[in-house]
Amino acid sequence: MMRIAAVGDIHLGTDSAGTFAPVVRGLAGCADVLLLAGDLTQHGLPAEADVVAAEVAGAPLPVIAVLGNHDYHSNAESEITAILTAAGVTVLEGTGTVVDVDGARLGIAGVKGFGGGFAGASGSDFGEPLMKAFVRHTKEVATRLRNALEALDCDTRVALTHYAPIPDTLIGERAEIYPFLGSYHLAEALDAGGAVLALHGHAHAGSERGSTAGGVPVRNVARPVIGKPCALYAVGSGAPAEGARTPAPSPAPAVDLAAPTAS
Ligand SMILES: [Mn+2]
Repeated sequence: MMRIAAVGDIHLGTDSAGTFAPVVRGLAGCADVLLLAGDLTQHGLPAEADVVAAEVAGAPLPVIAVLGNHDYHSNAESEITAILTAAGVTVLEGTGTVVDVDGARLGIAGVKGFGGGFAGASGSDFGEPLMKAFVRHTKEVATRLRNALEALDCDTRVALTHYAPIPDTLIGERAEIYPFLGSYHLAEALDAGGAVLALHGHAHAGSERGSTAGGVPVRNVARPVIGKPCALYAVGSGAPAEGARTPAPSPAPAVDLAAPTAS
């Protein structure tokens, strides 16, 4: 069993020093990896990324992140990636990484993702150049996610995005803005790429739990949604099945564990 701590949309600002480090330190012994689902900063400023870096530096577990739209706001995403990387964070964008957990290989593929909408209410690759560019960008990042998942040499595949792959975890948001919160192309990538769990953020007023058409559990870990410093999930062989009291057959589905007590 591999234990995944996850949170998105921590939105640290230059006045946030000291607010997230206790959460990270508190994960020692509680989780095997910490996944950050984007929107780590407020306005995408390198000075804000410096704060994030300081909060996670020296983390007692591997920290893996994708960026969110806020982290792109100041056109400094490359610098933010470099700042986080220097602090030991693995920043994914159409890429993957494998973490050894007691001899088992946990693979994480990540991409920021993008909008576009969901089946029956989505943008299409048609019309003006800007609309075509919007939808083509979504398709491209979804393809990159699928490729990154398939390229992982691991036992268990998990996907990390900022934007949502399904509408179920957006419930609570206004339906009118769903096309700006995610895309069904991401869900197709999850199903094709063999993910056993998908984590995203972005939808602060959404819902925590859902699944793709192919049955991949999806969790919205935006901090306002989970209502705690971070969520904790178990995947892989030996993970208890959702709602079951007996061990599930391997490969087991992802299940939610109790939240760590970090403040
Ligand atoms: Mn966002």
